[in-house]
Amino acid sequence: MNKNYLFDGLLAGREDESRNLLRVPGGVDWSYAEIVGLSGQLANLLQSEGVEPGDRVAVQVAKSVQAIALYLATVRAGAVFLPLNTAYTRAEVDYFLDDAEPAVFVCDSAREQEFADIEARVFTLDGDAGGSLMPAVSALAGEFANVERGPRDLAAILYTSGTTGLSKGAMLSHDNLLSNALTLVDYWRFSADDVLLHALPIFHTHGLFVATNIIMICGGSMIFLPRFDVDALIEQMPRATSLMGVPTFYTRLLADARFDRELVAHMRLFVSGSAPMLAETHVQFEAVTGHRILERYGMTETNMNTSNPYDGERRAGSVGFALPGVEIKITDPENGAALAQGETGMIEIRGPNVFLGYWRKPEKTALELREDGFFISGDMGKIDDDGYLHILGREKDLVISGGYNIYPKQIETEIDALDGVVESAVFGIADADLGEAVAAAVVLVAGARLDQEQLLDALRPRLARFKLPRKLVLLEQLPRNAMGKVQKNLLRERYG
Ligand code: MCA
Ligand code: AMP
Repeated sequence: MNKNYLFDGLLAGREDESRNLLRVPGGVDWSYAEIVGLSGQLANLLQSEGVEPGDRVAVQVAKSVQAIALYLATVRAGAVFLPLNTAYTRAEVDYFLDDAEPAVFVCDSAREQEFADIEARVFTLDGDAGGSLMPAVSALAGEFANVERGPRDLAAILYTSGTTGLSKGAMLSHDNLLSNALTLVDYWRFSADDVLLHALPIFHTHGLFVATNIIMICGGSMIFLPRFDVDALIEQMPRATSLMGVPTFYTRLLADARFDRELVAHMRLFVSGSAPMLAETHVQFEAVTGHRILERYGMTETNMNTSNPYDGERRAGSVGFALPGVEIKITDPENGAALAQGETGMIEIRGPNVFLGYWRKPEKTALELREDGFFISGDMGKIDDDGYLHILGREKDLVISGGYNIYPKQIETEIDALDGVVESAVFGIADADLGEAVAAAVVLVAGARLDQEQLLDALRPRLARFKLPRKLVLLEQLPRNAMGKVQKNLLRERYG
């Protein structure tokens, strides 16, 4: 059989095909053999639809076992997996479809009509496996001769916004994904005995690549929950060994009296990332459970960069050490010169985890990816005396809400385009549940009679709901400094 670098790497260590890969509470269990078989059927379908190596397969579907099989199928067919947040509106999805020009688009059947006019071949897949995709593969063979792919071939494109407000597709190679997952299996001591409680969405790096790739490599299994729900997590926790989550998972669990030492007795590891975790969450978690959360730092463009140690001190407020094979340096954001240990500057990253560049945007790639291979993260930080990395802020204008990245520029562009609006400024405010929440200050045209609700209503068809401002204030003018730049720090202080 042809060598397919990522697929072979993910499933090579599997000793017993009859083991369960996915357990779906209230549903059926799926063995490795069954999922691989379904991925073979799906790969046969993609090929019969004319999907060629390098073609994009865009997917905006609810979390399901079938969606995982579709990811594997796309890789096996030599194509490029392009997952999209289910919350994105038609207007948002249009941008990705225009930019990536996928050959196939899979969406929820409730939205089939909305996408009837697009160029790609459309299939539908619902959270309960309904829709046109599964019937289309039911008669197809599970055997599939994988398309040959090497380490530098593209495996996935994940869109991430920029400070310009326009999303850029981060091109991830087979080796980017495989090398990082192999490193993490080792670093976090994952084995076939692991049962990962999977409650993250599968359209981002965290839930798709970190969680799923690790488990496939180690031959473990996942309890596959459709979404984060405290009750479901508490019910399943005694059967699991590990959990990966954003800080909101941990603050919500801690707020529940049922979450205690006894409940987590079977657990080996709690990982947090995607957003800064408060040191107090770390401390409180240890007091309640006896476990220290292992915090790590990653990005869509780089997968995982650093991690607190498995053995050794997991330091609150720190994201730990560079992973094996990954280099981290702190530089002067003005000129890129390396700074001394202890000084605060731009975090730059180099290693096999670092992406190939932005899809069809070489000029953006050149701005962020240096010729020597270092990626300029946009995160500010320092390395302390013991070598631990601390993230101390962001140079990029970004709000991270419940682990979702929200780029103010995109929201400002949408608000500014509304009739009756002169300009706006979007900024993050502290939120006990989500870490940060989106706030907007809006200046209206003199005499315009728009209120907050009308503004939000006008934004709804344009923006995913998680991006809608939770707080919206109407101002006469925006605060500006002498250079004319909007002072978001003042807005944050005043309205945070
Ligand atoms: C849902 N809503 C949100 C968010 N999530 N609003 C702001 N920020 C959010 N994160 C809104 C919905 O639109 C809805 O609004 C209302 O909240 C309730 O929706 P529901 O689905 O019930 O929300 P939830 O269950 O409370 O979800 C919160 C959550 C979820 C569990 C924190 O957002 C989540 O699973 N986040 C994880 C994100 C993630 O995987 N990030 C990794 C990407 P309305 O009422 O108006 O309809 S970062 C990454 O991959 C990098 C590489 C890394 O380092 O890991
Ligand atoms: P994304 O664009 O979704 O890949 O998000 C990546 C960004 O999330 C990083 O550049 C950081 O700003 C942030 N991030 C990820 N993990 C952490 C963490 N453990 N602590 C603080 N910020 C984090």
